Parts: sequence; structure tokens; C-alpha cells
Amino acid sequence: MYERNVSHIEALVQEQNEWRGRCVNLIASENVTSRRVRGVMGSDFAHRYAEGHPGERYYQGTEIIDEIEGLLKQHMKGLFRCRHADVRPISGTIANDAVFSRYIRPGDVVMVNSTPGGGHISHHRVGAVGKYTKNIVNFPVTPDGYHIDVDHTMELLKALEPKVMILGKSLFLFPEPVKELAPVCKRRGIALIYDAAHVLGLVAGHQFQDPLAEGAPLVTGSTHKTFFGSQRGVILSNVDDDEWRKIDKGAFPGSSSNHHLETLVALSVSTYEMLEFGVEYARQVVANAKHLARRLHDLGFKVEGAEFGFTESHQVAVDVSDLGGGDAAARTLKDNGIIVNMNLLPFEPLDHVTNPAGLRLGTQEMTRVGMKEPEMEAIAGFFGKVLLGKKFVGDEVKEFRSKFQDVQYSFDA
Ligand code: DSN
Repeated sequence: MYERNVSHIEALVQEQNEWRGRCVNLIASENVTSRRVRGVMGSDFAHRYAEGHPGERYYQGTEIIDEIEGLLKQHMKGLFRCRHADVRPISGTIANDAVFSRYIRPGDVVMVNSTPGGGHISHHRVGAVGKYTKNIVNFPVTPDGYHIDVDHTMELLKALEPKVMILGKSLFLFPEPVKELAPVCKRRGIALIYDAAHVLGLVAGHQFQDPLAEGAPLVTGSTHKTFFGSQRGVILSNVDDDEWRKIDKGAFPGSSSNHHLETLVALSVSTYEMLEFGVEYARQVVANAKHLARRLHDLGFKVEGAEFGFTESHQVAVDVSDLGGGDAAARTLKDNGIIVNMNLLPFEPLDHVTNPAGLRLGTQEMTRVGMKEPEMEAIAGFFGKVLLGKKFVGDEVKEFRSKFQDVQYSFDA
């Protein structure tokens, strides 16, 4: 009776595959996986459980996943040059929750980046931090809105005595002041957590600040934005072994039971891709973001962060409040085959969330399919035609994208 419905779902999946393969995808939190990564999904591991750690499971039959997970942990530690890696969180938010559950107690003051300033939802009252405390204080920022005001933060932390500081964000153009804040956090016993979800692949490729080397003892991240997928999370740390054992309980049993073995296996393949191609890839991602920002600026768009060179990451933020706002602009671009998300910009009131001033663009996915500076120029040109010239470029976009179908920086070829 339901066979037709299954065919319908299969057809929708096929439609999605084809459609997104024709689009210029600029959502800053997404990426594409290689054929070899996709090839290990859908295996028997999709059916299995393996709670605990390799060699210390609560199930029989885990020998092969134990080997794969052990190798993945070893390579994550090597890639990020750290003492500990937990590869079990099934998303960045789960990784955050696992760490927050160890460090935040009811009533504790926690300092975070504001939502309009780019802070992730899991850092806020309605997200994971809010499950543990309501005393959430935003970092003060410099007038440009994209940098934490370190002097003011130092004053605030004497007055507020925070227990936790969370750096890193979702609108993430420039490095965070880890070097400046880490020593004072250490002296005062403040847990300094750096959420690297967006920039994980850039850190792995040495093209963004290395928060662990700069003194952050705890780093969380998701593995599918600037990292090569699959969709999962990770915790990386340099704390001592005793402390790590306590954090460990946050991931299991604190925030997950089984940890989705088929995506774990996929991540272990993509980690080898990152080891082999990460530097070259991350360099091109950042070069592309800078180039896209510059060309958009030259065309007359209000690109954020101009006085700091627009961006040091994979992201570009554009103020489109004069062009009907973020919601309308993002919808118009989508109708032309260009996928972006609307975004609050620093200092905007929260109630602008359904039509904020900004668009957030990310170059990581189009870089993965081989685009370089000339293609960034073409993409900026499409933005100009669509948003400034009110033209339809959907067919041009499709033709342009058709030449970039294979995942590069991989072992696919
Ligand atoms: N909210 C996602 C983003 O930055 O797009 C991250 O979880």
C-alpha cells in the first residue's frame, strides 16, 4: 500500500541531489562529502551500537568499529596537535552540551558572544547554556561589532566573576582574543571553551588561529562546515587526564547513547582527506572569501568588516538592509539558484531575526568543488545582476555550476 510513498521519497531525494548540484551553495555551515566518504555510508555500521570507548564497550561485536574509532581519535589528535579527542558527539551542539554539563552550574555567570554578534544558539538562554544557568552575559565588542573588546571584558570579569567563557561563533569573520583571555581565565579558574564549529577545517589547515596552541584548553566543533564531513561533532582538549575523564561522561552517557557509527566511519575517511589536502583547501577557502568580499564591495555592496580586510575566515557578511533586507534578498537569490542564509548583524535587535539586515555567505563548499578566484568574481557578478540590477540569472548560474561537479581535495579521482 505504501510502496508508492517510498518511490515518492526516493524521487524527492533524487530531486534534491540534482537541484543542489545545479546551485551555487553559499550556506556557511554546509559542505559536500566526497564519493569515497559517501561510499562508506549505508554500510552495516548503520545498524549497530557501540556505547563507551574502543575496547571498553557495553556490546559484543564491536571489534571493527573499535579499530576505526581508535584510528580516528589518533588522527584527530595529530591533526589538532592536542592530548585528547572525543569523536563521539553526533553534532557540534551535542559536543557543546557535553562540555557545558561539566562546567556550568545553576546560577553561574557565563560570558558568550551575543546572537546578533554571531553567537551560536547553543550558547544562549534558549539553547544548551540556558539549560544550566540563566546568567548569560554578552561579551562587549568594539564599535565594528566583530571583535571582543578585551579591556572591557577584563573589567567585567572582575565585577561578574564568570565561571565559563565561550569564544567562537556562527557569524565568524575574524579570530577571537584567545591569547589575551587564556592567561586570565587560567589564573581565575574560568573554563575557557572555544567553539570552532565553523572554522574547524581552517584550523586543521593552519589558515585560522589555532585555539589550542593559543591557550584554550577546550575546543568543540562540528565536522561538516569547513571540515570535510560527515555531520558530527568533536571535543578536543589539552586538559590533564583526570579532568578529561570527567568531561568524558558528558558525551556518554550525558548527551548520547549510541554515537551513529555510519557517520563516524565516514568522518574517519574525511579526516584522511583533511590530513592530505587540508592546508591547500583551507588556503583556497580563505582566499576565495577575501576575493568574493572585495568584488562585492567593488560592485557597491555594503560588505561588513571592510576596515579589517572583510574576513579572515570562509565567511563574508553583507548588509542588504537597503535592498529589502536579508529575507527578501536571500529568497531572490534562491530563485536564481544561489543559496545563502539571512543573518542578524552586530547590534541589530533580536526581533529583526525574521528579516535581518544581513546575508552570511561561505566559500567552503564551492571551493570544495574546485572554484577559485575567477569563479568568486563570477559569483559576485551574479549578486550584482540579481540584487542591484533586478535581473534573472538562473540559467546562467546553472550553466556556470555545471562545470563544477566533482569533489576536489579528495581521493575520488
Ligand atoms: N546554526 C548553524 C549555522 O551557523 O548555520 C550552526 O549550527
